[in-house]
Amino acid sequence: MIKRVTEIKKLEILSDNIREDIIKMLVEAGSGHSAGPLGMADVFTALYFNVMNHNPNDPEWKDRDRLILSNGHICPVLYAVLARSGYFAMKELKTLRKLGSILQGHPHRHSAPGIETSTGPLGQGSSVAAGIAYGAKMDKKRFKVFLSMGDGECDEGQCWETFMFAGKNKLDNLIAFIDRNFIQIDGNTEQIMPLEPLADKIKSFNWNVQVIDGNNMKQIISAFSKAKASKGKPSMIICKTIPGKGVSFMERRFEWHGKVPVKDEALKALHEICEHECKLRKWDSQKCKLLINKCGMLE
Ligand SMILES: Cc1ncc(C[n+]2csc(CCOP(=O)(O)OP(=O)(O)O)c2C)c(N)n1
Repeated sequence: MIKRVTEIKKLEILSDNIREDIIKMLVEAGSGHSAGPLGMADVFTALYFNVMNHNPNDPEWKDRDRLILSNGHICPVLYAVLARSGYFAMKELKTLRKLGSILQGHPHRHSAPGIETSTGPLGQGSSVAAGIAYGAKMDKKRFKVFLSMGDGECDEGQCWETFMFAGKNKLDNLIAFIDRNFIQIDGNTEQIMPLEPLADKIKSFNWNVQVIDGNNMKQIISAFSKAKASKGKPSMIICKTIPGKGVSFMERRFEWHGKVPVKDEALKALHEICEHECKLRKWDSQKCKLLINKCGMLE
């Protein structure tokens, strides 16, 4: 079983490390998605190091909690938490999107341990998650199914079928969360296809809904713990996040949905993330300089 990290500050530092991994993977790959993975680093760190029951030494453990990444394009954040929790070697991260890599541009379930299902076509993962949760109820299994969705992804009708199905069948073992970053591939969600009032809409499908700051570790942990205890209804956590979080020139800009940094931009990004890590650690300036020099490099 994974050793849980309970200290909020340790989790926040881990999120910064995950953001560093994401930048390094993406610049090496030369293509992929930046804004979503950076924005969701806090949620995924919380899930894999605090919330979920899972065992990197036994990825197929039958009672493990399952995470379905329906917004498959944000997989760099999933790959980084899987590597850091021990599912595969950290060096694999550098092979993202390369021919023959276990880490493809969208998750492929047979390629790498810890990936529950193949995703990429938006909406599909939501049905898979609801199906696993429904099956688990039939088998009287106690594990939870975590479902990651994007807000732009909710333009897909299939997501709303999942909301209907899970509400009707009272799937209280299903804990979905939406990356409510207000961006999608080509602009602002409310201009392209308004979703608000999103919380009320999902509530009306017989779900418990929480709205949180998805970059606030305390709120994330508390929301998932409430969702785990919820009975009789599926849970939705709408995570308001800053797309590109941690990198000033990417934050809140939809242009970074599907674009990656070039080398100079990556170095600047790493510098900013490492500076933030140093602030969290409250180290003196000499120690910080060493850390920033070390982690701010594209080795
Ligand atoms: C069925 C389907 N249609 C289109 C796409 C192409 N696509 C990939 S990501 C994306 C936008 C998704 O927006 P959102 O869920 O908000 O992701 P974010 O911008 O927050 O990363 C689109 C249209 C796809 N992967 N699947």
